[in-house]
Amino acid sequence: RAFFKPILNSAPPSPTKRHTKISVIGAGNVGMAIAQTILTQDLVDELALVDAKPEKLRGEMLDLQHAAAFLPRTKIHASVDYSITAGSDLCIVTAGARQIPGESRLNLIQRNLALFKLIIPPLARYSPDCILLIVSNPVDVLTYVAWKLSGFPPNRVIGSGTNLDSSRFRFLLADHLDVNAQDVQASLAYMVGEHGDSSVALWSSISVGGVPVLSFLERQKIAYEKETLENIRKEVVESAYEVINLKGYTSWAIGYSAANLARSLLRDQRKIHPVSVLATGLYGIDGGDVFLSLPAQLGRSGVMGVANVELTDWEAQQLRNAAATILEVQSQLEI
Ligand code: 6V0
Repeated sequence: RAFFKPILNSAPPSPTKRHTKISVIGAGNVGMAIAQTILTQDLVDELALVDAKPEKLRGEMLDLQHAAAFLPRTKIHASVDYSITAGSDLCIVTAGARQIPGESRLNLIQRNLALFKLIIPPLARYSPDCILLIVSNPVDVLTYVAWKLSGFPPNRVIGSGTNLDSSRFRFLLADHLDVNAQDVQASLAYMVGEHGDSSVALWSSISVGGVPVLSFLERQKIAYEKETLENIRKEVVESAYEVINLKGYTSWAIGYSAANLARSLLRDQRKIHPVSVLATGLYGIDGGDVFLSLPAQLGRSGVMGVANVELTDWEAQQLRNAAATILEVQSQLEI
Protein backbone atom coordinates (compact mmCIF):
# COMPACT_ATOMS: atom_id res chain seq x y z
CA ARG A 1 0.00 0.00 0.00
CA ALA A 2 1.47 3.31 -1.09
CA PHE A 3 2.25 5.76 1.66
CA PHE A 4 1.30 8.64 -0.60
CA LYS A 5 -1.61 8.77 -3.02
CA PRO A 6 -1.01 10.36 -6.43
CA ILE A 7 -2.96 13.53 -7.13
CA LEU A 8 -5.53 13.47 -9.89
CA ASN A 9 -4.13 13.00 -13.44
CA SER A 10 -0.47 13.15 -12.34
CA ALA A 11 2.11 12.21 -14.97
CA PRO A 12 5.09 9.87 -14.40
CA PRO A 13 8.50 11.52 -13.81
CA SER A 14 10.05 13.09 -16.90
CA PRO A 15 12.32 10.57 -18.64
CA THR A 16 14.71 13.42 -19.47
CA LYS A 17 15.57 14.03 -15.79
CA ARG A 18 19.17 12.90 -15.49
CA HIS A 19 20.15 10.67 -12.62
CA THR A 20 23.73 11.43 -11.61
CA LYS A 21 26.05 8.94 -10.00
CA ILE A 22 29.57 9.00 -8.60
CA SER A 23 31.55 5.97 -7.55
CA VAL A 24 34.44 6.27 -5.13
CA ILE A 25 36.95 3.44 -5.17
CA GLY A 26 38.88 3.09 -1.92
CA ALA A 27 37.04 3.83 1.32
CA GLY A 28 40.14 4.91 3.23
CA ASN A 29 40.81 8.35 4.71
CA VAL A 30 40.88 10.09 1.35
CA GLY A 31 37.99 8.21 -0.25
CA MET A 32 35.73 8.86 2.74
CA ALA A 33 36.69 12.55 2.94
CA ILE A 34 35.75 12.85 -0.74
CA ALA A 35 32.52 10.88 -0.23
CA GLN A 36 31.37 13.02 2.66
CA THR A 37 32.24 16.30 0.90
CA ILE A 38 30.29 15.17 -2.17
CA LEU A 39 27.29 14.36 0.05
CA THR A 40 27.30 17.71 1.82
CA GLN A 41 27.49 19.49 -1.54
CA ASP A 42 24.38 17.83 -2.95
CA LEU A 43 26.16 16.81 -6.14
CA VAL A 44 24.60 13.47 -7.05
CA ASP A 45 21.56 11.23 -6.73
CA GLU A 46 23.63 8.13 -6.09
CA LEU A 47 27.00 7.42 -4.48
CA ALA A 48 28.62 3.98 -4.72
CA LEU A 49 31.60 3.01 -2.59
CA VAL A 50 33.97 0.16 -3.41
CA ASP A 51 36.82 -1.15 -1.29
CA ALA A 52 38.63 -4.44 -0.82
CA LYS A 53 37.74 -4.66 2.89
CA PRO A 54 34.03 -5.58 3.26
CA GLU A 55 33.66 -4.85 7.01
CA LYS A 56 35.28 -1.43 6.85
CA LEU A 57 33.22 -0.66 3.76
CA ARG A 58 29.91 -1.63 5.37
CA GLY A 59 30.80 0.34 8.49
CA GLU A 60 31.54 3.46 6.45
CA MET A 61 28.37 3.04 4.40
CA LEU A 62 26.16 2.67 7.49
CA ASP A 63 27.82 5.62 9.19
CA LEU A 64 27.04 7.84 6.19
CA GLN A 65 23.53 6.44 5.77
CA HIS A 66 22.82 7.28 9.42
CA ALA A 67 23.44 10.92 8.56
CA ALA A 68 20.58 10.86 6.05
CA ALA A 69 18.40 13.14 8.17
CA PHE A 70 21.03 15.89 7.96
CA LEU A 71 22.03 15.54 4.32
CA PRO A 72 20.53 16.12 0.88
CA ARG A 73 18.87 12.90 -0.34
CA THR A 74 21.45 10.61 -1.94
CA LYS A 75 21.27 6.85 -2.37
CA ILE A 76 24.42 5.47 -0.80
CA HIS A 77 25.54 1.91 -1.36
CA ALA A 78 28.74 -0.03 -1.01
CA SER A 79 30.18 -3.33 -2.10
CA VAL A 80 33.40 -5.11 -2.92
CA ASP A 81 31.72 -5.98 -6.23
CA TYR A 82 32.22 -3.47 -9.06
CA SER A 83 28.75 -4.10 -10.47
CA ILE A 84 27.43 -1.44 -8.07
CA THR A 85 29.42 1.18 -9.99
CA ALA A 86 27.44 0.51 -13.20
CA GLY A 87 26.27 3.61 -15.00
CA SER A 88 28.48 6.07 -13.09
CA ASP A 89 29.04 9.53 -14.52
CA LEU A 90 32.26 9.91 -12.57
CA CYS A 91 34.52 7.32 -10.94
CA ILE A 92 37.01 8.65 -8.41
CA VAL A 93 39.89 6.30 -7.63
CA THR A 94 41.58 6.71 -4.26
CA ALA A 95 42.46 3.08 -3.61
CA GLY A 96 46.05 2.44 -2.99
CA ALA A 97 48.89 2.00 -0.68
CA ARG A 98 49.28 5.09 1.47
CA GLN A 99 52.39 7.20 1.45
CA ILE A 100 54.34 6.36 4.59
CA PRO A 101 56.14 9.21 6.42
CA GLY A 102 59.17 10.24 4.39
CA GLU A 103 58.29 8.09 1.37
CA SER A 104 58.36 9.92 -1.97
CA ARG A 105 55.23 9.64 -4.08
CA LEU A 106 57.12 8.01 -6.91
CA ASN A 107 58.13 5.12 -4.65
CA LEU A 108 54.52 4.06 -4.39
CA ILE A 109 54.18 3.32 -8.06
CA GLN A 110 54.84 -0.41 -8.26
CA ARG A 111 52.46 -1.15 -5.39
CA ASN A 112 49.70 0.89 -6.93
CA LEU A 113 50.16 -0.29 -10.51
CA ALA A 114 49.21 -3.83 -9.46
CA LEU A 115 46.07 -2.48 -7.75
CA PHE A 116 45.06 -0.46 -10.79
CA LYS A 117 45.12 -3.60 -12.93
CA LEU A 118 42.36 -4.93 -10.67
CA ILE A 119 40.39 -1.68 -10.45
CA ILE A 120 40.37 0.15 -13.78
CA PRO A 121 39.21 -2.59 -16.21
CA PRO A 122 35.97 -3.37 -14.29
CA LEU A 123 35.24 0.36 -13.84
CA ALA A 124 35.61 0.93 -17.57
CA ARG A 125 33.44 -2.11 -18.32
CA TYR A 126 30.57 -1.10 -16.01
CA SER A 127 30.66 2.62 -16.87
CA PRO A 128 32.06 2.89 -20.40
CA ASP A 129 31.02 6.56 -20.70
CA CYS A 130 32.25 7.78 -17.33
CA ILE A 131 34.96 10.27 -16.50
CA LEU A 132 37.80 8.79 -14.45
CA LEU A 133 39.29 11.02 -11.77
CA ILE A 134 42.45 9.57 -10.29
CA VAL A 135 43.60 10.64 -6.83
CA SER A 136 45.90 7.76 -5.77
CA ASN A 137 49.60 8.60 -5.76
CA PRO A 138 51.83 9.07 -7.61
CA VAL A 139 48.87 10.67 -9.31
CA ASP A 140 50.41 11.72 -12.62
CA VAL A 141 51.84 8.28 -13.40
CA LEU A 142 48.70 6.51 -12.19
CA THR A 143 46.50 8.74 -14.35
CA TYR A 144 48.57 7.61 -17.32
CA VAL A 145 48.20 3.99 -16.13
CA ALA A 146 44.41 4.45 -15.81
CA TRP A 147 44.23 5.98 -19.29
CA LYS A 148 46.11 2.99 -20.75
CA LEU A 149 44.11 0.38 -18.84
CA SER A 150 40.72 1.98 -19.56
CA GLY A 151 41.13 2.59 -23.28
CA PHE A 152 39.18 5.84 -22.71
CA PRO A 153 39.81 8.99 -24.77
CA PRO A 154 42.24 11.26 -22.88
CA ASN A 155 39.64 13.97 -22.18
CA ARG A 156 37.83 11.50 -19.90
CA VAL A 157 40.86 10.58 -17.77
CA ILE A 158 41.97 13.23 -15.28
CA GLY A 159 44.32 13.26 -12.31
CA SER A 160 43.54 15.48 -9.30
CA GLY A 161 47.10 16.70 -9.83
CA THR A 162 48.08 20.10 -8.48
CA ASN A 163 44.51 21.29 -7.78
CA LEU A 164 45.30 20.73 -4.12
CA ASP A 165 48.86 22.08 -4.33
CA SER A 166 47.45 25.25 -5.90
CA SER A 167 45.06 25.76 -3.01
CA ARG A 168 47.91 25.28 -0.52
CA PHE A 169 49.95 27.67 -2.62
CA ARG A 170 47.28 30.37 -2.54
CA PHE A 171 46.93 29.93 1.20
CA LEU A 172 50.68 30.28 1.85
CA LEU A 173 51.09 33.09 -0.65
CA ALA A 174 48.23 35.09 0.89
CA ASP A 175 49.77 34.54 4.29
CA HIS A 176 53.17 35.71 3.08
CA LEU A 177 51.78 38.79 1.33
CA ASP A 178 49.31 39.50 4.11
CA VAL A 179 46.32 39.53 1.77
CA ASN A 180 43.18 37.44 1.54
CA ALA A 181 43.64 34.09 -0.26
CA GLN A 182 40.58 34.88 -2.39
CA ASP A 183 42.34 37.96 -3.79
CA VAL A 184 45.29 35.93 -4.97
CA GLN A 185 43.87 35.68 -8.46
CA ALA A 186 42.08 32.38 -8.51
CA SER A 187 42.49 31.72 -12.17
CA LEU A 188 46.19 32.33 -12.25
CA ALA A 189 47.84 31.39 -8.96
CA TYR A 190 48.72 27.91 -10.09
CA MET A 191 51.16 25.28 -9.41
CA VAL A 192 51.54 23.06 -12.44
CA GLY A 193 53.65 20.08 -13.46
CA GLU A 194 54.06 17.06 -11.24
CA HIS A 195 51.88 16.79 -8.13
CA GLY A 196 54.53 16.69 -5.47
CA ASP A 197 58.19 17.25 -5.20
CA SER A 198 58.87 18.93 -8.56
CA SER A 199 55.71 21.02 -8.95
CA VAL A 200 56.23 24.39 -10.65
CA ALA A 201 54.88 27.66 -9.29
CA LEU A 202 53.79 29.99 -12.09
CA TRP A 203 55.13 33.19 -10.52
CA SER A 204 55.12 35.09 -13.79
CA SER A 205 51.33 34.84 -14.11
CA ILE A 206 50.24 35.39 -10.52
CA SER A 207 48.52 38.59 -9.57
CA VAL A 208 46.88 40.08 -6.49
CA GLY A 209 44.01 42.45 -7.21
CA GLY A 210 45.16 42.62 -10.82
CA VAL A 211 48.72 43.57 -9.87
CA PRO A 212 51.37 41.06 -10.95
CA VAL A 213 52.80 39.61 -7.78
CA LEU A 214 56.42 40.31 -8.59
CA SER A 215 55.85 44.06 -8.99
CA PHE A 216 53.49 44.02 -6.00
CA LEU A 217 56.30 42.67 -3.85
CA GLU A 218 58.63 45.30 -5.21
CA ARG A 219 56.18 48.16 -4.56
CA GLN A 220 55.36 46.99 -1.05
CA LYS A 221 59.09 46.70 -0.41
CA ILE A 222 58.55 43.12 0.73
CA ALA A 223 61.89 41.44 0.47
CA TYR A 224 61.76 39.15 -2.45
CA GLU A 225 64.46 37.17 -3.95
CA LYS A 226 64.31 34.06 -6.03
CA GLU A 227 65.08 32.21 -2.83
CA THR A 228 62.04 33.61 -0.98
CA LEU A 229 59.76 32.55 -3.80
CA GLU A 230 61.39 29.14 -4.02
CA ASN A 231 60.90 28.76 -0.27
CA ILE A 232 57.16 29.34 -0.64
CA ARG A 233 57.03 26.70 -3.37
CA LYS A 234 59.00 24.31 -1.17
CA GLU A 235 56.69 25.02 1.73
CA VAL A 236 53.75 23.93 -0.44
CA VAL A 237 55.50 20.67 -1.26
CA GLU A 238 56.50 20.10 2.35
CA SER A 239 53.07 20.94 3.71
CA ALA A 240 51.77 17.56 2.50
CA TYR A 241 54.58 15.77 4.33
CA GLU A 242 54.01 17.91 7.41
CA VAL A 243 50.34 16.89 7.62
CA ILE A 244 51.25 13.24 7.06
CA ASN A 245 53.88 13.43 9.82
CA LEU A 246 51.43 15.05 12.19
CA LYS A 247 48.21 13.10 11.62
CA GLY A 248 49.35 10.13 9.53
CA TYR A 249 47.56 11.04 6.29
CA THR A 250 45.95 14.00 4.54
CA SER A 251 42.23 13.96 3.94
CA TRP A 252 40.11 17.12 4.34
CA ALA A 253 41.83 19.29 1.76
CA ILE A 254 41.94 16.54 -0.87
CA GLY A 255 38.28 15.81 -0.06
CA TYR A 256 37.30 19.38 -0.90
CA SER A 257 39.65 19.48 -3.87
CA ALA A 258 38.13 16.36 -5.46
CA ALA A 259 34.54 17.46 -4.75
CA ASN A 260 35.38 20.82 -6.33
CA LEU A 261 36.54 19.01 -9.48
CA ALA A 262 33.47 16.74 -9.43
CA ARG A 263 31.22 19.82 -9.37
CA SER A 264 32.95 21.45 -12.34
CA LEU A 265 32.72 18.20 -14.31
CA LEU A 266 29.19 17.08 -13.56
CA ARG A 267 27.60 20.52 -13.47
CA ASP A 268 29.42 21.48 -16.67
CA GLN A 269 30.96 24.54 -15.02
CA ARG A 270 33.74 24.93 -17.61
CA LYS A 271 35.98 26.28 -14.89
CA ILE A 272 39.74 26.14 -15.10
CA HIS A 273 41.54 23.85 -12.69
CA PRO A 274 45.17 22.81 -12.57
CA VAL A 275 44.72 19.06 -13.03
CA SER A 276 46.70 16.25 -14.55
CA VAL A 277 45.91 15.87 -18.24
CA LEU A 278 47.61 14.40 -21.29
CA ALA A 279 50.28 17.05 -21.78
CA THR A 280 52.10 15.64 -24.79
CA GLY A 281 52.62 18.27 -27.47
CA LEU A 282 52.04 21.22 -25.11
CA TYR A 283 54.82 23.59 -23.98
CA GLY A 284 57.36 21.57 -25.92
CA ILE A 285 56.65 18.38 -23.98
CA ASP A 286 57.53 15.42 -26.18
CA GLY A 287 59.19 12.03 -26.05
CA GLY A 288 56.06 10.07 -25.11
CA ASP A 289 52.65 10.20 -23.52
CA VAL A 290 52.73 11.91 -20.16
CA PHE A 291 50.12 13.34 -17.78
CA LEU A 292 51.03 16.54 -15.96
CA SER A 293 49.03 19.29 -14.34
CA LEU A 294 48.14 22.21 -16.57
CA PRO A 295 45.31 24.75 -16.25
CA ALA A 296 42.52 22.73 -17.85
CA GLN A 297 38.94 23.72 -18.54
CA LEU A 298 36.59 21.10 -17.09
CA GLY A 299 33.03 20.39 -18.15
CA ARG A 300 30.57 17.55 -18.66
CA SER A 301 32.75 15.93 -21.34
CA GLY A 302 35.83 16.05 -19.11
CA VAL A 303 38.82 18.09 -20.23
CA MET A 304 37.58 20.68 -22.73
CA GLY A 305 40.97 22.23 -23.34
CA VAL A 306 44.11 23.61 -21.73
CA ALA A 307 44.47 27.35 -21.09
CA ASN A 308 47.17 28.87 -23.20
CA VAL A 309 49.06 30.41 -20.29
CA GLU A 310 52.24 32.20 -21.21
CA LEU A 311 55.15 30.63 -19.38
CA THR A 312 58.65 31.95 -18.98
CA ASP A 313 61.37 29.83 -20.59
CA TRP A 314 62.41 28.70 -17.13
CA GLU A 315 58.87 27.60 -16.20
CA ALA A 316 58.42 25.72 -19.48
CA GLN A 317 61.78 24.03 -18.94
CA GLN A 318 60.72 22.95 -15.45
CA LEU A 319 57.62 21.38 -16.97
CA ARG A 320 59.68 19.53 -19.55
CA ASN A 321 62.02 18.29 -16.81
CA ALA A 322 59.08 16.95 -14.81
CA ALA A 323 57.75 15.26 -17.97
CA ALA A 324 61.14 13.63 -18.57
CA THR A 325 61.28 12.31 -14.97
CA ILE A 326 57.79 10.84 -15.25
CA LEU A 327 58.49 9.32 -18.67
CA GLU A 328 61.58 7.66 -17.23
CA VAL A 329 59.46 6.07 -14.47
CA GLN A 330 56.79 5.02 -16.96
CA SER A 331 59.37 3.33 -19.17
CA GLN A 332 60.05 0.93 -16.29
CA LEU A 333 56.42 -0.12 -15.94
CA GLU A 334 54.74 -3.11 -17.47
CA ILE A 335 51.17 -2.01 -18.02
P1 6V0 B 1 44.12 4.49 3.02
O1 6V0 B 1 43.41 5.10 4.18
O2 6V0 B 1 45.10 3.41 3.27
O3 6V0 B 1 42.99 3.99 2.01
C1 6V0 B 1 43.24 3.22 0.88
C2 6V0 B 1 42.05 2.31 0.71
O4 6V0 B 1 42.22 1.60 -0.51
C3 6V0 B 1 41.92 1.29 1.83
O5 6V0 B 1 40.63 1.38 2.43
C4 6V0 B 1 42.11 -0.04 1.11
O6 6V0 B 1 41.35 -1.10 1.68
C5 6V0 B 1 41.66 0.32 -0.30
N1 6V0 B 1 42.11 -0.65 -1.29
C6 6V0 B 1 43.30 -1.28 -1.37
N2 6V0 B 1 43.29 -2.13 -2.40
C7 6V0 B 1 42.09 -2.01 -3.00
C8 6V0 B 1 41.49 -2.64 -4.13
N3 6V0 B 1 42.15 -3.55 -4.87
N4 6V0 B 1 40.24 -2.30 -4.44
C9 6V0 B 1 39.56 -1.39 -3.72
N5 6V0 B 1 40.07 -0.77 -2.65
C10 6V0 B 1 41.33 -1.09 -2.29
O7 6V0 B 1 44.89 5.62 2.18
P2 6V0 B 1 44.46 7.15 1.99
O8 6V0 B 1 42.99 7.18 1.81
O9 6V0 B 1 45.10 7.98 3.02
O10 6V0 B 1 45.17 7.51 0.60
C11 6V0 B 1 44.72 6.95 -0.61
C12 6V0 B 1 45.57 7.41 -1.79
O11 6V0 B 1 45.36 8.79 -2.03
C13 6V0 B 1 47.07 7.24 -1.58
O12 6V0 B 1 47.64 6.77 -2.79
C14 6V0 B 1 47.54 8.65 -1.28
O13 6V0 B 1 48.89 8.83 -1.55
C15 6V0 B 1 46.63 9.42 -2.21
N6 6V0 B 1 46.51 10.86 -1.94
C16 6V0 B 1 46.49 11.68 -3.01
C17 6V0 B 1 46.37 13.05 -2.86
C18 6V0 B 1 46.39 13.93 -4.08
O14 6V0 B 1 46.42 15.17 -3.95
N7 6V0 B 1 46.34 13.39 -5.26
C19 6V0 B 1 46.25 13.61 -1.58
C20 6V0 B 1 46.21 12.77 -0.50
C21 6V0 B 1 46.37 11.34 -0.61
